[in-house]
Amino acid sequence: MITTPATVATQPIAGQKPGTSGLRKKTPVFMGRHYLENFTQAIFDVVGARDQNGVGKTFVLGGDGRYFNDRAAQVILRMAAANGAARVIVGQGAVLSTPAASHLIRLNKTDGGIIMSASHNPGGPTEDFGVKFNMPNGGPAPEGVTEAMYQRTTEITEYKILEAQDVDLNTVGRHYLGGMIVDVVDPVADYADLMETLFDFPALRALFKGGFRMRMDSMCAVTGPYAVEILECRLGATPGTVTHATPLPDFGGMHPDPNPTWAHELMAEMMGADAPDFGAASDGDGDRNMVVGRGIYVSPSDSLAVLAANAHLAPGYAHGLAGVARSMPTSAAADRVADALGIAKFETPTGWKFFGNLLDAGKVTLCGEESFGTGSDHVREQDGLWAVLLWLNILAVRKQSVADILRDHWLTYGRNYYSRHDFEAIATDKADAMMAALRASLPGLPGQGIEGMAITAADDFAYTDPIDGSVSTRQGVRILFEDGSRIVMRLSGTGTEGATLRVYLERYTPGPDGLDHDPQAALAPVIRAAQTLARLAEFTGRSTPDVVT
Ligand code: VG1
Ligand code: CO
Repeated sequence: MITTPATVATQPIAGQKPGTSGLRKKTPVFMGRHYLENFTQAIFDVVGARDQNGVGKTFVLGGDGRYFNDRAAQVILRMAAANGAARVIVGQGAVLSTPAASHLIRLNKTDGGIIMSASHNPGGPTEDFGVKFNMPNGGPAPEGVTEAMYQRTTEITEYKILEAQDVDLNTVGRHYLGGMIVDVVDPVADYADLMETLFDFPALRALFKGGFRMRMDSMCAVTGPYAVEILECRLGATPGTVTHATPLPDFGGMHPDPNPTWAHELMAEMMGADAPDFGAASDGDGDRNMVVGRGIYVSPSDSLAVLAANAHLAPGYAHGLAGVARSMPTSAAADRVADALGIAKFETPTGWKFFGNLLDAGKVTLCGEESFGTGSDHVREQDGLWAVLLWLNILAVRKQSVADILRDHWLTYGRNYYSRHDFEAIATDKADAMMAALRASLPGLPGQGIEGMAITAADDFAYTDPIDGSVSTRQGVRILFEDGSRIVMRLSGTGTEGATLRVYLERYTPGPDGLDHDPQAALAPVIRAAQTLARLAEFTGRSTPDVVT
């Protein structure tokens, strides 16, 4: 094998700024001259491929298998070798789900990892690609680190790359690239073993043996092999339980975002006659999940609350929870559980990188977001299959349907009616102008009334990390009402086309009456208030959301 280290002259490329979860761009942009190389070099320049004694570091590398994943992996490996890394652990076929990558980083006590994914964004030659760096704790790089990477991309003049042939990433075992070790590993085994330590697999096997039926829609994305191994092979679910189980470079044209709009096949089955007992879907990189009962959809904010209230029923959490954290736009349903359990609760900005410090410090055990993301301290990422297995463990112990468990929950804690409305591909200047006007109006809002509700507070969410004191500002506009209702508005940090406006709507009903309304009907006045206060139609010409979750 020819292995000559080369230094290639380059120049900065504008816009290589990581968003909510890594750098995401259209695939042709990522495949453009020097684009991937510049960003990868910026990663190594910031985190270092060698330690301060000059000893090469060890990294994990994998992706969700989307188009360009395999080519990008070869480039990143050549650059890791040229920059002096000692060893890279790669999932077979350059594939790793995001939670499995997080686990491998921790299990092997490595110096971090690179994950190639644009997560829930569609994949393919004209769709999206992404790259993000995770720290030695297994969690996404915090803002300070991603900002340093971005700064580096603005001043880069050269990158290092080995001139070498491709490494055989399809064969498990040890390979070499220049002086660097490339260990190709089974992407599923270690992750599946970790799940066995957390959940009562014998009880789950008994559940399936007793005729419990499930549908898992992997949406032609990365969780297929993981779900087949765990659900069908280890737990004995009927073969075929997992659908769309083969990961495809373009996700078979599916949009691997596990919500009622994009996982419509699963929704139709779960709402139909002869629906299975339990349904679930996961996203492109396997870190998010939607769970559905027979005839009932579980909103992600409710899912987090139910998991928090029942986690002790699974062996891995039998000792109880240290605390629960949720992102700010997520409903307060989990807070009510934390209060009832007498445990700590935290409210962070959107994005999993904000949970890492709380998890590392042992302040929280469970975390979640309204965007179908839930996870625990077993890794440092949200984890789709983990959430599915925790639900299954709870169902196995409580021997009730999903619908009964949800109704019980609302009777105990009241119901936080909740919905998110997404307005996609708005012209960026229009979205920015709308948000600027909304921000400017905030000081005058408290004391005003709208739709029969009194506004008590309005601000732009800022967060001070309780562990390291770092401050993150402008994390979303909040408008709070006297009756506990709430509107949150922010622009997405993962989109690649124009701006996506996210409007988060919440209204609390204590019960026991009024717990069974349709969320859109229960939230109607809050929805109207949000559109009026933001002057949505005036600025964007829109009033009907593209996606409702
Ligand atoms: C979205 C979600 C956010 C999630 C992020 C990454 O971000 O709202 O809760 O953490 O995606 O998830 P944004 O900035 O577009 O609202 V994933 O599964 O794409 O890694
Ligand atoms: Co994801």
